Amino acid sequence: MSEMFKGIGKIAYEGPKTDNPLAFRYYNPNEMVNGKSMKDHLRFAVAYWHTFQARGSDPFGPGTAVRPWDAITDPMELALAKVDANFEFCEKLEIPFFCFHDRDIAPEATNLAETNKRLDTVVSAIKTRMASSEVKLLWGTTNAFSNPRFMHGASTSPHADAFAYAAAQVKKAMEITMELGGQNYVFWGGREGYETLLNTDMKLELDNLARFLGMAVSYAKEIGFDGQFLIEPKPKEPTKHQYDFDAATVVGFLKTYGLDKHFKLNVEANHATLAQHTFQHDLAVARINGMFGSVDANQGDSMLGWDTDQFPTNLYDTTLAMYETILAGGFTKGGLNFDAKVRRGSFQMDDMFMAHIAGMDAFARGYKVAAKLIADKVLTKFVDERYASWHSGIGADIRLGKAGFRELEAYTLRNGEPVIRSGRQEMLEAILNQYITETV
Ligand code: XLS
Ligand code: NI
Ligand code: NI
Repeated sequence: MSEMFKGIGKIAYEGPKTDNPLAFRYYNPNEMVNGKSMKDHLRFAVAYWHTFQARGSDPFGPGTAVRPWDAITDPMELALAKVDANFEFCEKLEIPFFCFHDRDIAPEATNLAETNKRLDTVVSAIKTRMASSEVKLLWGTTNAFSNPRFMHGASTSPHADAFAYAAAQVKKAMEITMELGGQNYVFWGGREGYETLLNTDMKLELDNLARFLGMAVSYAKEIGFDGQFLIEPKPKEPTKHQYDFDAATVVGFLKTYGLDKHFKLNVEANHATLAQHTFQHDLAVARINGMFGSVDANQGDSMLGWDTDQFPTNLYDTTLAMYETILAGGFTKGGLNFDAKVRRGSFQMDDMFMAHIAGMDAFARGYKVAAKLIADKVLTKFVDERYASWHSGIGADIRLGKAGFRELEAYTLRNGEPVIRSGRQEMLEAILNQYITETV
């Protein structure tokens, strides 16, 4: 196969002082930190849909992207060329994983059987490339939101036939994810939500969503798929109200339907901020519920109210995201998937490389800052001291269930006014600044 990204070689680590935009300043894949390489800590992945499918179109104009595959018109030839592009891109950037929707890797045909045949053709091409490459599949998923048949939702459609179609699609997507050694399978709720309650049976739709996920759990068991199931919360877009609103909503939903043992979360930065949370908040909710799974690494724009899917370059966010990741024990099956697209004005082919480099450097640096914050115990020590009253005396009694309202009234009558201490927010923010500026 011929080279796709001509003129761009393997991206090297050149250190923080380099002025080469096609080099890493902070991401040194083989550097060992806490007994593991940075490549293994961060587990970066390329998102097929943005990097090989998106063309920079917006509601006001068509795509602007210039790509090496632009001259190819036959849809299957194009799909196969993108397989080559994916492996070359990941290898040049030392990105160990990629992620896809079924419809990203193979275009839909006129019926399901033909569509599945197309998928098989592309899957076998991917397998061939995998045999001589270290690049692996982080996760697969289904696109059950673009085709008009899913205009009212897939597993939450009012039409049982649409539910059935989506089930058939997930069955196949799960099979190919397994065939390609995918480590996770993602459920992002596409159009699973509603526009207006005037036409919606919310209870039935939620029950059906749970039924659908239950069927996925059974089928995975049946075929022996041991990848991690992940749910990706998002509060809105495309529907006005998405059922998987945020991490906390998904945790509650899974528990309500007894599905919590089978799923973890894929937390996306821009989805958390759309839900009016910080990225760190949703990661923390996942962590404290034992559901920290994987991350869709991107960032939004605080002035725009939609999923702008920008490449993550904000060091505060990457640092605090890595802080939560380390506290969660690091990635096991999950990783950092760049669910991010270059801006419409960044239309050149080399912009895709620069964008991934920018994101990888931001997370590599964030990881190191977070690792140092944790090693030095600066924040954890403060937090531990702040909650010290829960480890002895009345606090311990409350935790052990030894005190109720009666005892607490008696205690307070004896104890008088509580002694309250400063939360020291500004001091802690200054420490965070210091670590971000000074850790290399
Ligand atoms: C859309 C989602 C989507 C999922 C995969 O907002 O982020 O890209 O990650 O279906
Ligand atoms: Ni996503
Ligand atoms: Ni998104």
